[in-house]
Amino acid sequence: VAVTTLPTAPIEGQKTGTSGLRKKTDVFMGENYLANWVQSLFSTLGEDLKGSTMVLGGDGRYFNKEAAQVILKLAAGNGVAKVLVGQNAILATPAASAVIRTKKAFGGLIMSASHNPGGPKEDWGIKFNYTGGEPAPESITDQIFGYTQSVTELKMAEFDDVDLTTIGTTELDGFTVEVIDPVEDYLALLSKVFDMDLIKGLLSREDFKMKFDAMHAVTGAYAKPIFVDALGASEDSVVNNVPAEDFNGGHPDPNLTYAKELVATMFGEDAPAFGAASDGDGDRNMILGDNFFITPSDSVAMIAANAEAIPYFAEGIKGLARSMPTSGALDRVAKDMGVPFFETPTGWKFFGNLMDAEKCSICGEESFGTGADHVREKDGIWAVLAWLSIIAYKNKDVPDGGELVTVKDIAMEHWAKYGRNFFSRYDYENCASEDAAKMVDHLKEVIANSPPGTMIGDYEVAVADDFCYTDPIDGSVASGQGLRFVFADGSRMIFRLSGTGSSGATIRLYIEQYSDDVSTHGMDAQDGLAKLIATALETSKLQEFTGRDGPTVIT
Ligand code: VG1
Ligand code: CO
Repeated sequence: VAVTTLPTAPIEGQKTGTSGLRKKTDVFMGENYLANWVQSLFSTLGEDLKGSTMVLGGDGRYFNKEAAQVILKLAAGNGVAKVLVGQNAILATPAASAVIRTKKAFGGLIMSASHNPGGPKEDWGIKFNYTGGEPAPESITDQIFGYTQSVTELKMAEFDDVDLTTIGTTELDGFTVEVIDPVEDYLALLSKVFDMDLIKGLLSREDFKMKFDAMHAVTGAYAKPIFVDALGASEDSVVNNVPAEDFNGGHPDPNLTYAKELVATMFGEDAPAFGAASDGDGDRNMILGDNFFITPSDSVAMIAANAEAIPYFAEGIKGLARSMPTSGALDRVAKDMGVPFFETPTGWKFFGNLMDAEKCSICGEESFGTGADHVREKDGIWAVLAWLSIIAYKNKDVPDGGELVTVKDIAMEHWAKYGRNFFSRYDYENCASEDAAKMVDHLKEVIANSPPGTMIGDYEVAVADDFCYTDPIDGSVASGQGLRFVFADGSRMIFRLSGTGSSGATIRLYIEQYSDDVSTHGMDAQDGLAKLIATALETSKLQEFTGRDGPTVIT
């Protein structure tokens, strides 16, 4: 293909956050904004890129189709030999990871701002996943940022837009675009991980109904093929399952605030036995039972504790990992199993090294991210199938119409054995950046004056610090990963600024408290945590600094 070198100039602020580069859509649509970043990525990859196969897909949001064409031209211009593109530029994040691994591609680009709303006035985003299907490590994202500050040329191939609506191959002179089924490789992989017949058996029971809410986002493309066609769930088991460019005006974030419709169904009368939702790009999940919510920190612990229901783990669990703000429920399971355990910073990119080194089988984040080492991304549908497997396994011997072991029963049983880590996260979205910075400075001062033994309210400090992680595999260091107060009784309060927003600052406050007293286990988390939350607000002066009376989202 003919390649033209187009002049460009660096654009400020193209630094990736927790998960790729996210900005307002109109920023990305500005002249060369997207092209500069993609060129910088390709420059970072350098000679390794020449003759390679890359994967391209996204969550179906507004601007993805146009962006895909720009990326294809830059890929060809920079020497990529072949790009595998999901049909209509669709690939859920875990599916992209699966395709990179299955097809042994060099890497992949995912066009998504995940759970952030989409549309011309909302957010757009892009991220790069490497050869193992894992989000690019900071060593790569730092280099990309470096190139964005000096980029002067775009290497663009010249060809007409490629048809991405039909599965098949387009051969251009020395460059191939193959449009693939976005579900196939992913479903094939999941079918090897799970006992699909076990799940089918559950879904065919008269006394078991489920609701999966795709929130008008990318899992809409996967829900019917997987739950209905492959597993035999009834058609009405999947809702909002047509991906829309603007997610139907919603916020495709599966939590108690934004997944309103599903929450109303699951907390209503005659609720189904199981409910779940996924986010914009299909890597998050929310798990609900009949009038019952499973907090994500518990979900990962419960999946790990019940891994015998999943054939993929038949050979045992290599290790378990969670992000720092995620509750310690998983730690207790790891201890009980006697397997290695790791605490990483927020963001999935830190789990990849552990998995490649065979030190981690299952991991999770409090932010509705759960996954395993079958791919290198968190995986919403995997989590749903994991829960369906566990429910099916627990009910193997219960006759249809008998006393079904419920999601709530599974949780209560888990807490009775391990104790309960009460957990809640408060988000203060879109605060003024200066206000958030002042609060952080104040907290750093409090930390400096809080050696072990200091009393903060009724709590005795065990450790107060700014979390810093040294990767046990490659020794790389990530500092400034969250201000944490760990108390002598094991309870914690943690403060972080979000790294996925597109404007302003979002403050996240994470609160955790452990109880092995069974009589408290039925309590609402907000009641169980009220005192510690009050202490956190007082210590941080959050309300004073931000002028906010309350959080915008509580999970
Ligand atoms: C948030 C979550 C983090 C998650 C990240 C990407 O990051 O807290 O746990 O890995 O989003 O998820 P932050 O920096 O805003 O707290 V997704 O589904 O948006 O790719
Ligand atoms: Co996501």
